[in-house]
Amino acid sequence: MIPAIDDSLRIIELEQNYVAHNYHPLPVVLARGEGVYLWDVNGKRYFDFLSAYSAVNQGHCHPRIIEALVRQAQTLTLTSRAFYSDQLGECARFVCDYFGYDRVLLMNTGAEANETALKLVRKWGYQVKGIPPNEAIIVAVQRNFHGRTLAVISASTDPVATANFGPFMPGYEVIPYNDLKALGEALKNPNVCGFWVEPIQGEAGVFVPEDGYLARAQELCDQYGVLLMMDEVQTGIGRTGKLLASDHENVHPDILILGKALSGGVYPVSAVLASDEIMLTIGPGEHGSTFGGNPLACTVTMAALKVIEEEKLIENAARMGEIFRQRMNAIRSKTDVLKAVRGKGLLNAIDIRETEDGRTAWDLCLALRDNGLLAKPTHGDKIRFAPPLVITEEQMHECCAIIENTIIAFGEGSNWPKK
Ligand code: IF1
Repeated sequence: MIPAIDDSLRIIELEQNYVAHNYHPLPVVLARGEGVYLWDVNGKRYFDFLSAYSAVNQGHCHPRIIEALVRQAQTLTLTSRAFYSDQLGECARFVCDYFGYDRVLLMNTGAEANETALKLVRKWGYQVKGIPPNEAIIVAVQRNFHGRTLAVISASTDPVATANFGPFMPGYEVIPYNDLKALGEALKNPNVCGFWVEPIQGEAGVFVPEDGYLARAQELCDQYGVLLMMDEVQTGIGRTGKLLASDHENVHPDILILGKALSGGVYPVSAVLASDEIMLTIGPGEHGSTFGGNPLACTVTMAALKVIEEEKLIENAARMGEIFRQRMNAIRSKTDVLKAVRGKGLLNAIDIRETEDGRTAWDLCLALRDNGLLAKPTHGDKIRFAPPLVITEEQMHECCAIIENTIIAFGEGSNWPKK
C-alpha cells in the first residue's frame, strides 16, 4: 500500500534536526529489506548495491539468520564474560574451523576488532619477539581504512578522518600501499611487530593491489619475524569471490580481522583470529567487551556462516562479479562518463567523469535511485557497487541494464574532448 502523503521529507528533517551530522546520506528513506531488495517508506522497491557496506552479504533479513536471532533472543541474550554461556565455545570452535585458526576473540564492531589486533600484535611483540618496552612499531599503509576509533585513525592518512582529533597514538610507520620495496625497508626495523593491511582497499575506492602483493608481503613478514594483520572486515566472508580476499593468493594471515558480514548484517559481531602462540599472549582482564561473544551474537554468527556455505554464495559472488565487470567494461566504448572499472567478485567500483555542466557521481547516484538501484558515491568521483551475494544472474543482468542506461543518459549532452 502506498501512503497518501510522502513521509520521506518529514523523516529526513527529523534526522537533520536530532542526529549528529556525521553522515551525508543519499535522500531515500528505507523501511524494509528482503534479499537484494530494499523498499522505501512509499513502497518503492530498489536493488541494494551497497549491502550496508558489505555487511549484508547474505541478503536482507535472511530467514535462517533471523530465525536464529529470534530463537536465541527468546532464550538468552547476554551473560557477560563473567560467566560461561552455552553458545560461546560452540561458536568459537565453529568459527576457528571455518577459517582455519586456533583461537578467536569476539568483539562487536570492525573498529574494535582492529583495536584488538593492535593490542594483540604489540603484546606478542613484547612477549615473544622481545621488543624493548614501549618501542613497538606497527607498519600501516597510505589510504588505509580500519574504522573510527582514536588508535585506528592515528594511522590514517585521510585529513577528513583525522583533522582536529589529535593528539594521536604513536607507534606507527606508514608506507605506500602496493609497494613491496617500501615494505621490505620498513620491516628491517627490529621493533616492528606487525604489518596492518587490507587485501583490497575499500574506502580508498576499491583499490586492488598487483597480483602477488599479499603473498610477497607474507613472505617478507615471515622473513623479518613480523605478524601479518589482515583487515578483511569489508573483503571477507565471500565478498570478493573467495571466502577471504587473502585466499586469492593463498595467504594465511597471522592475525585475521573480521566484522560486518560475519553476522549477515543482523547484529554487530566482529572477530580476531590467530594461533595459540599469538592469542595466548593476552590474559584474563587484559582485554574484553561486555557484549563481545554474547549468546545472541554467537547464534547469529553460526547461522550467517552456514548460509554462505549452503547457498554457495562465494561461487555466486565470483560469477556475478565477472558478469558485472564484463558488462561495465563493454559500455566504456559507448560513453565517456565511465573512466574506470575495478574490483574482485562483488566488491567493485567505477570512476565517473564529471559532466560539462558540473554533475558528479552524487548526481548519478540520485539518477540510479530514481531508476530503482541504490549505490553511494565516495571521494567525489567513485561509486562502489556491492550487492548482496544472493543476487541471481537474471537480477544481475537487470541491474547492469539499469546502470548502463543511467550512465549513458547521464553523459548525454556532454561533449568531452577525446582522450
Ligand atoms: C562508515 C568505507 C566501506 C572497513 C575495514 C574496518 C572497518 C571498516 C576494512 C570498521 C568499515 C565502513 C564503515 C563506514 C564506511 C565503510 C566503508 F567507505 F569506509 F570504505 F565499507 F566501504 N575495516 N567500513 O571497511 O568497521 O567499526 O564500522 O564496524 O560508515 O564509517 P566498523
